[in-house]
Amino acid sequence: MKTNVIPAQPASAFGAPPSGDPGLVNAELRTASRPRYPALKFALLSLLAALCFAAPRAHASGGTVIGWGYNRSGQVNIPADLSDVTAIAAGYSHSLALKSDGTVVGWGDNSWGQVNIPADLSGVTAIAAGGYHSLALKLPNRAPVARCKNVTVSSGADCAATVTPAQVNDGSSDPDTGDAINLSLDTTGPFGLGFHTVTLTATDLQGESSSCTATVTVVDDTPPVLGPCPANQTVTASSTAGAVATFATPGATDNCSVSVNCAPASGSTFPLGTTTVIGTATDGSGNSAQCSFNVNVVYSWSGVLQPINADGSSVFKLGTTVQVKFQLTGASAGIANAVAKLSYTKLPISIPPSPVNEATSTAAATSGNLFRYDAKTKQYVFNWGTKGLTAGLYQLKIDLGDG
Ligand SMILES: [Ca+2]
Ligand SMILES: [Ca+2]
Repeated sequence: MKTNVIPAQPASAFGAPPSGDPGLVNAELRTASRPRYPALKFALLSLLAALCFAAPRAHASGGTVIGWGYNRSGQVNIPADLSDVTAIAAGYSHSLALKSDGTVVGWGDNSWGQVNIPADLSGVTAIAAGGYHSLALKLPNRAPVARCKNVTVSSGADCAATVTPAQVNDGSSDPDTGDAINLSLDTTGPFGLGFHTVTLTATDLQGESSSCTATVTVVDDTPPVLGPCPANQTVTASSTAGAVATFATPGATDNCSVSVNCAPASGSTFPLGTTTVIGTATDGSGNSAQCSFNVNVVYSWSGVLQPINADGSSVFKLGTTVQVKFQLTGASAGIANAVAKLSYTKLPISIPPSPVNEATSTAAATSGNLFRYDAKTKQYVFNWGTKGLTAGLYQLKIDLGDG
């Protein structure tokens, strides 16, 4: 007879029948005066516990626990907040649950400390409950697996960038059930433009760690802010080639570095007519911004001179030669080789408009409808022959080629 396998316990400690039957104590002691069925009953319970509840958990995610039946020690009083359970085990009068995070919860009879879960118990993969004791299986801790990926980040206002462990992490993990990892970087920056190597370290709850390296590429993809460009300007031609125009370079800012140029450049000779100047700000990474403005080069002139009234009130006899004259003035005054063409149209303008006709000179035009320059008077002159025209109102147009 074994009398020391299971020490005698107060009956209330492990779930005697409600009638107050000492139950298990006497059963193990095999006291002859007690019925034998309790011993058989608990022997079966122990077998069931070994067969059914000591197995490692089979589910990847946990559930809840439901209990019923004999409850003298609260062994079926499932804790209200118990969830995420992946395995359970039942002793005589206590219960255990294994959670997916690798921790263990116990309740019910605690007369032998069987539900005093060690405070630092974690990383448990399986549990078992005996009559008055509990077991937990902890496999040897394995180091995390660190996985890195290279990243490209945009530089900020200070032409630098920082990175977080999450940006570099490419699915680092820990192979142990219930274990968790903490990710850290040897440096998070700030990094200037270019390539930088960082080391990502994954550390598990047991302090085991592994590392990997990644390349952080910092780029500047923010274009400069340019402008405003100078206002449009009009300059007077000083030769048939046009005029020199100068203007201020538009200002620009950038998060890194910037240079600005204008094309054509200030100080260039601009041709007659309108030229659009493109201002371009370019940063060190090739991002750019543009603005534009116009430089208009025109001749300074007198307007139409007598005998034609500039207000359009002149009347000439049909068939005569009408002298059309003008003079270049101001900065254009010295220009003797301007190309000026005369054309006319009869008014009022009908729909479709009357055709615009090249004027015909009766004498001394350089060629076709071009004015000639009279060096003596410093005037441009065109002898407009009106023979062949019909009476009416005519509009003359002098084209100096400057828009
Ligand atoms: Ca681990
Ligand atoms: Ca930039």
